[in-house]
Amino acid sequence: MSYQEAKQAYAAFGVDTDAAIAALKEVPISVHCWQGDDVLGFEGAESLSGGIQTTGNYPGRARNAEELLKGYAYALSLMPGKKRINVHASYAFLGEDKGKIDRDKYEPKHFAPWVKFAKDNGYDGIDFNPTFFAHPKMKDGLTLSSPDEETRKFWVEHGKRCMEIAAYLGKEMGSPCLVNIWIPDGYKDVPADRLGPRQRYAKSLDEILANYDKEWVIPAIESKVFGIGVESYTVGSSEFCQNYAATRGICSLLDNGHYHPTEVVSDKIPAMLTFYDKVALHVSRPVRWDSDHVVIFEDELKEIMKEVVRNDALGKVKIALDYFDASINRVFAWVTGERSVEKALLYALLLPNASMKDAQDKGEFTKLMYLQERVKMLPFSDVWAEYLKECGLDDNYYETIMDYEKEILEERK
Ligand code: RNT
Ligand code: ZN
Repeated sequence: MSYQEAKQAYAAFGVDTDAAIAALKEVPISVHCWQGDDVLGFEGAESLSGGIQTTGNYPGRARNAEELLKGYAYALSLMPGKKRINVHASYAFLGEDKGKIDRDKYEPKHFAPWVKFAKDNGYDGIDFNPTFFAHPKMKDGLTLSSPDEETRKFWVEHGKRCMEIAAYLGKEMGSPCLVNIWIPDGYKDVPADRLGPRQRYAKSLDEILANYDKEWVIPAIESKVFGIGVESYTVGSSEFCQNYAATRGICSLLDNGHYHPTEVVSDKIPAMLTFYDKVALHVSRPVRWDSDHVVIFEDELKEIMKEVVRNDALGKVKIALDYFDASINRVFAWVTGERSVEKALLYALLLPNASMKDAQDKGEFTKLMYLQERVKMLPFSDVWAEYLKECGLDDNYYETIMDYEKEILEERK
């Protein structure tokens, strides 16, 4: 079917495909840098810790900053839409400071190459994350909730430094920087004190957030249900993080891998929008646990994006990606996840949302089911092809990436 025919098919349901494409072009997606090197960063780490894990050893992992930036820029060039980049503190360009300073001394200058990279490539902004994992200063697996004051202070200092770096990144890019705080703190086995660690975490967060640039920094906090090796107790649980964010007026970040398997983030979004002016997402794909599989175009992803679109929340929900797969080509993983989110957004933008809401409000549930089922078979793929075309791309990205892979593998032998 041609795009013109698809346009007619949607128009019969009152849906304007041109408007949907135009709206999608304006939605920024924050693309994580950590898919390219299995979350190892530039500090020399050889393994991950903190309850997160990558699996697989597909060849071609970026082994240094140069390789990471190359793969990242290439992957981003194959993604349609507006892109922000999302950087962890462990991806600092330390230069001569390497081995001399620790995470409590990082400065904006160590991230200047990221600003150059973003500006040179025309990305929409930079988001940032303090790195509270994969580091020798974690004591008994704890950071901001540690009962050891020296340890806790070290990590508070890291958090403060990151708020300054974020202000720099936001200001430089002329677009506020979302800083996401996630800590892996918790216990493998039944703890004797569940309150103390949470009180210390809250105190540490208060210290980090005591003074930050309100114009250029949007702080967020991410909860989790459990991690590998941290199965019995998580300090930053959902209730803890929601209440912390609500009482301190910061943003709450929902990662869809961080809930019990039958809980869904799609339903949480409108619940959050009832009370918050913004919500942040880590779009991931949990398979039985927080496995961070590559995001694909599946039902829950569609439901999530429906909630973003329907509630007029495209400007309120900050969409970021969070997955890391080391078992397939990493550039392909990057691109496929981003394209899946774009597809789900387009799919949601192409629904007759007003008519369906009207049917629900009038109690016309027969009509509602008819519409919900009917629109599933509309020629979505033709509108998607048109969107890609307008972005200067197409769907045949496998061959392109395989050519790149051959070149890269040669280089990394
Ligand atoms: C871990 C969290 C966190 C990390 C990144 C690397 O479970 O999802 O967001 O994945 O910060
Ligand atoms: Zn996450």
